[in-house]
Amino acid sequence: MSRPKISIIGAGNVGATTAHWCAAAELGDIVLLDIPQVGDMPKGKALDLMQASPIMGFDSRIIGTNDYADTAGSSVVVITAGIARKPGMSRDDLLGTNAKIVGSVAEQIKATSPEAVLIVVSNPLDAMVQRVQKVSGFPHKRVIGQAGVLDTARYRTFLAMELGVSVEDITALLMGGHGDTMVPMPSCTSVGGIPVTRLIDPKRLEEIVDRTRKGGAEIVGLLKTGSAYYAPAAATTQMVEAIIKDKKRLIPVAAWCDKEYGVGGYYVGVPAILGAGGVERIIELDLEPQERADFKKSIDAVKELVAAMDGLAL
Ligand code: NAI
Ligand code: 2OP
Repeated sequence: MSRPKISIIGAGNVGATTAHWCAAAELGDIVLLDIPQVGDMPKGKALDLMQASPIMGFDSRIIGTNDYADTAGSSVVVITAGIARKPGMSRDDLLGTNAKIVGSVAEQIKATSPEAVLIVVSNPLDAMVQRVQKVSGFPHKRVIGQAGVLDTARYRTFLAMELGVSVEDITALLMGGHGDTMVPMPSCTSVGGIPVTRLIDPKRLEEIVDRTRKGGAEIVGLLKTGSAYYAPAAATTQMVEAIIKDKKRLIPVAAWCDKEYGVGGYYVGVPAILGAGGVERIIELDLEPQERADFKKSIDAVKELVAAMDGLAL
């Protein structure tokens, strides 16, 4: 029995780090594809990673390439190709450039890995995942966006720092788009089973939520030359693992919602069961009034973004 093939398109910071963690967790064999401006960067990174395997003790074959033929028959394809934010840029500033890039990636993957589950990471996320589904024509449940696992991880980190407890004891949920309108769900956030609202006062909790919303920009401001990649890659690896191992993880992902939450046919962050088939079920919660209002605002922002993309000549 051969190992599953995981292809990662875009061998930059997020792509290469995802390859690192997928290989270290022995999730499968990895193909790292990039179309670099100069040199054979994906081949170099793949070889370097392979040479870490005897030390770290993992058996994964990792190849670097610029040829989609090498990705053929992938079980999972992660799309990180595109440009990343620089200081002063919002995720939405990447719209036109990245829509063209992910569209061309989707065309190629459609031809080479028609049965794959696609995980889109490129920004602006909620529009890019929509574009990849449209161009690939894959069933909606096999095209998913990564944002919620990362945003929730940031929230969990800040809560753990505030309370001085283990990150492992914090369970939380954020919904909506991957942007400033993301929606925290205090009713679904607990610390060792204790509702967070019993441990942190509302004003402080709102400050933590605000830092979470701006979590990506905070890292961009510190790095100056690009955006976050360790936590985004870890979040993506968790999704790859859920699919490859058919784990039925209940995690927040950007999933296609039509009747669900009354969204009306857009990708938006919701809690979902992730397994071998991709998004196997969306969990519909009875939202509290404030959560419902915030979620609607977030969906409206996603709709605006998609409308802006639809207005471009792609
Ligand atoms: P990066 O600049 O380090 O890497 C991007 C790579 O894409 C480059 O190596 C580039 O050569 C490659 N690329 C460009 N056009 C390509 C094409 N047509 N085919 C194949 N490869 C191509 O950027 P980084 O930091 O890895 O971020 C990648 C994307 O992920 C950005 O759009 C960023 O905003 C997004 N992102 C999304 C997150 C999320 O939570 N959804 C979190 C972090 C980043
Ligand atoms: C982040 O949230 C840039 O979307 C990326 O770090």
